[in-house]
Amino acid sequence: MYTPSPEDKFTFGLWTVGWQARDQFGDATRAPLDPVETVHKLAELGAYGVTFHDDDLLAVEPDRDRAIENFKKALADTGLKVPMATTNLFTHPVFKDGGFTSNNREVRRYAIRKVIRNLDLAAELGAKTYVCWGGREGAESDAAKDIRAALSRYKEAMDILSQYVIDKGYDIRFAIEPKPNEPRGDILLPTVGHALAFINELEHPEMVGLNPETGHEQMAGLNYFHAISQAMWHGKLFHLDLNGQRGIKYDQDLIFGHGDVQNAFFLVDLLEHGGYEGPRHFDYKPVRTDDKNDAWDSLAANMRTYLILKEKAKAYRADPEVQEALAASKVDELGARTLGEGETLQDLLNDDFDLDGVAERGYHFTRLSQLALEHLFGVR
Ligand code: ASC
Ligand code: MN
Ligand code: MN
Ligand code: MN
Repeated sequence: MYTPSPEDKFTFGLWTVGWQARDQFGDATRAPLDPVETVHKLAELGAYGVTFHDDDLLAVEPDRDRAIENFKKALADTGLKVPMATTNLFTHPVFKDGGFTSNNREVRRYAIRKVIRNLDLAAELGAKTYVCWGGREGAESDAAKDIRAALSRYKEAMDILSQYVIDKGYDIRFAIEPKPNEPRGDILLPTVGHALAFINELEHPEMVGLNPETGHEQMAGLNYFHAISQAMWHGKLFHLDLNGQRGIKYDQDLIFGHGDVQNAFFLVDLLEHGGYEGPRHFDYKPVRTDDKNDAWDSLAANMRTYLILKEKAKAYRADPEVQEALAASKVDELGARTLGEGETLQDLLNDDFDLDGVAERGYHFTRLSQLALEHLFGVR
């Protein structure tokens, strides 16, 4: 019942299960994974596709051409798709002050070259989305960076890349992934809202949308369900990174649902009933205490959790008591225009109502929230 199949459109980055668990304080606890093995494992587990940073392909085969050849063969053997690709502009020490927004112009030019090289491969593999996570675009000191100039250089890079895609005729759109901090003390475009405003300043705003990650919004104390809702409202939910996070702390990249499970429940309900048709992409990291087999289990856990929540959301919506509670809480009434069709402002100005009576009436959200929780607990 909770067994994934390609129709569920589950996708994973090579860097997720492939993370060797090197952290700030300790060395790797797992050996590198061959992308070929990961692709086969993903197909076996029922995933739809795989995504990658340029450098992920080189995990065990340093020769780029041979690594690409091996990867392509694994895709052909399994039927796995590549809906998205991205660039690693954060690991190499040359990016210590950023890629597109490094103070050093030579680094900025190299970053654009590195993206373009992988964009060509992404297009060849059929990717429709190209993610830009600017993890190193930021600073620790306010003395170190002219933020306004940095935003101009960020825009310049996005404009150059958009024009490149147009000139090449690629069917690719960009998706910016916000994050508030880590690895930089403060990262540019820290939240979905900041990124949305930035996109409006670009030469080709229609080609650039968002790739919001669960934990990244939650690290800023924000609500991922709200963030995804607003991204959808703007027509900017081009892609998404699902995972788990427990509160405002370092980026945990936990398995989806292993953080705020109530928020995950409403998120799945939103994606399933709100018309999102893109990949359900997981960007998580197997915990450092996992061995290789545990890490394979963690791939399955993300998909299984999503499918369980999908089932729960469906049951919640179908429950007559929930439907009645939704109506009592006037959830649908928010969809009605405040000034009705054919009404004039004067009609509204002429209106009268029982001010004290309406003020007194409750919205019964407690009952509704408890019903949702009980569905989630599996006791209804
Ligand atoms: C990405 C992306 C992230 C980071 C991180 C790297 O491309 O979406 O959140 O890189 O996963 O460890
Ligand atoms: Mn993360
Ligand atoms: Mn991510
Ligand atoms: Mn991540």
